[in-house]
Amino acid sequence: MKTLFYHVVAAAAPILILLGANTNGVGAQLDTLAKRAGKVYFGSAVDNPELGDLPYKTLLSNASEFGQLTAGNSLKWETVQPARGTYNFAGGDEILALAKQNRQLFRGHTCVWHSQLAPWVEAGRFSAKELTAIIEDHCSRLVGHCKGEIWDVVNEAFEDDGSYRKSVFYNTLGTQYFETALRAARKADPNTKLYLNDYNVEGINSKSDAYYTLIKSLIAKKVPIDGFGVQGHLIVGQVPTNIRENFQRFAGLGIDVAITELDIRMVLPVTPEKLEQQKRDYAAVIRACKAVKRCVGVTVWDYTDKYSWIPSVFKGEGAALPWDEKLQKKPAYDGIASAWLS
Ligand code: 9MR
Repeated sequence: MKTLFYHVVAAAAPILILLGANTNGVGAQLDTLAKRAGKVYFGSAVDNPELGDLPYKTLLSNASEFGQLTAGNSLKWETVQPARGTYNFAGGDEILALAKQNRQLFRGHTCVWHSQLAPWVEAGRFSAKELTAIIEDHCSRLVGHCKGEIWDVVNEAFEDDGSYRKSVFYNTLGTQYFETALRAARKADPNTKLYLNDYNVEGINSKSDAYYTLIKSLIAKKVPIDGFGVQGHLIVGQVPTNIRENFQRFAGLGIDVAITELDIRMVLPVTPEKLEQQKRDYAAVIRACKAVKRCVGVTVWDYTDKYSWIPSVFKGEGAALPWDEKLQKKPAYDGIASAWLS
């Protein structure tokens, strides 16, 4: 009996491998499942130093799992234009080339952001006219460099209470800088999908209301905008319940929605219960995207706990991603897969 069992298992193994079956009992992989659910991609962020980790890079390059990559750091202002007029695309190019080689989509992140900004932009105390020219130059160089892709043109422009963030851009130009950046991006590449992107805008709240109002007014002024990026830095057990309704209202404006930086963190240590809750939470987020036709895709903010930004910023928290530090799939992986299938 025992011998027969082993024979059956041995005979089935190649078939299971052929079907792409994994230990979680779900056949297809995450990008494949997202596409089957009518989406454009399931993707991951990546930062350049991680590419030296071969097992990591091999899994990242599996286009059935990840159909899209975001450069997690290397296209930010401080890196890409550290001094006025001096551009450095080395890191961004490395990730762009990898995506092209793997036939993965590429998301540019990000043109205009108050954080990881080159110090010269604030230190220069530029006039409105000068800062406008600087934004135009920066956005058109970035978008022109990565043609045909997706761009987070403006990142994190609002405070959580829905007021405009008092960045150097807002303080110098008021709300005009959105239009300046978006128009420059469109001119640099008419085919790029142009997004505004932020955190704490997953559900309906003051901050997502503020975006709704802003995007509506940009559309009314015929300013080019293609999508709203919802980052999705969430907490286990605290996923908002009205994500779908929120996405639906942005879709109602005639733009796309994407989840751009998904991770769902927990207080450490990891327990089986927390992992099960995390699985349900990932599934809930994916189901919300699945339910809204204009939600085009989901990107996790790196795929493995090994390279997550969470532990360095939220002390005592972590384990936020679908793969653990040893690149093993967690229950969250199954949560995502089964939600795409549901
Ligand atoms: O993942 C990025 C991390 O390596 C950087 O240290 C950090 C600095 O702010 O930025 C992280 O990415 C952020 C992204 O660019 C915008 N949304 C929040 C992300 C997490 O901080």
